[in-house]
Amino acid sequence: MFNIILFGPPGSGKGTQSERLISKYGLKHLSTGDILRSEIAGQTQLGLEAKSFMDKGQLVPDEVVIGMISSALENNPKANGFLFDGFPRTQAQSEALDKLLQLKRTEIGVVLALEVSEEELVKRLLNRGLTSGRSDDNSEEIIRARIIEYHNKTSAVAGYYRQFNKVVSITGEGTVDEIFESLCSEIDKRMN
Ligand code: B4P
Repeated sequence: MFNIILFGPPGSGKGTQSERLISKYGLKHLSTGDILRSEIAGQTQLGLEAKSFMDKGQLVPDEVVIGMISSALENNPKANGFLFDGFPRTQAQSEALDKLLQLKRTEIGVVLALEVSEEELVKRLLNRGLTSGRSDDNSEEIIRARIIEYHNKTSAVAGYYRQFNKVVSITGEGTVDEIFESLCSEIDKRMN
């Protein structure tokens, strides 16, 4: 079982690259952003609560997302490995994930950290907002709030995994194909 965290600020290409990686490596894709948006679409209690945070560019409380990932792991006992996209986003989420994986007698193989400049992130997300219908993509103010939230709470996740030598930085600017090749080359070094 090989488990990957795809890490990076909002708009760094996590969702874009995840789709290609799961198809190449046969991993189960776990995107907390996608799960939360599907809860919002279904107008569940969890979705209503999450929306109030997401619409302001804030992180959803740890206990909510940790619970979601715990259920997703339980519901996929036969997976060859997981690709975590947008999770963990705080140190508490990182510690909780390590414990959940220990229970399954597995661990994170590598944390691939996409690096993209702030101006490029804002440009990409505003551009996505033209067609995505996502309320968190259609105002520069909310996008900048998401980036501040990333610096305040999420960048610590890389520090947490660095102590175990699991983080590899990848340039997240260039074509989608070029970035995909860099990601695959790092995965192949560790999987084989
Ligand atoms: P997410 O759904 O994780 O979304 P994201 O960070 O906005 O996007 P991502 O990084 O996947 O987008 P991509 O670059 O692929 O989070 C949304 C919200 O959910 C958070 O703000 C938070 O409120 C909540 N949430 C989620 N997980 C949480 C957690 N664990 N804890 C607490 N709260 C949580 O795409 C961006 C754009 O760039 C696209 O238009 C794409 O086409 C484009 N793009 C991609 N690669 C490109 C390239 N190489 N060149 C040019 N454009 C590119």
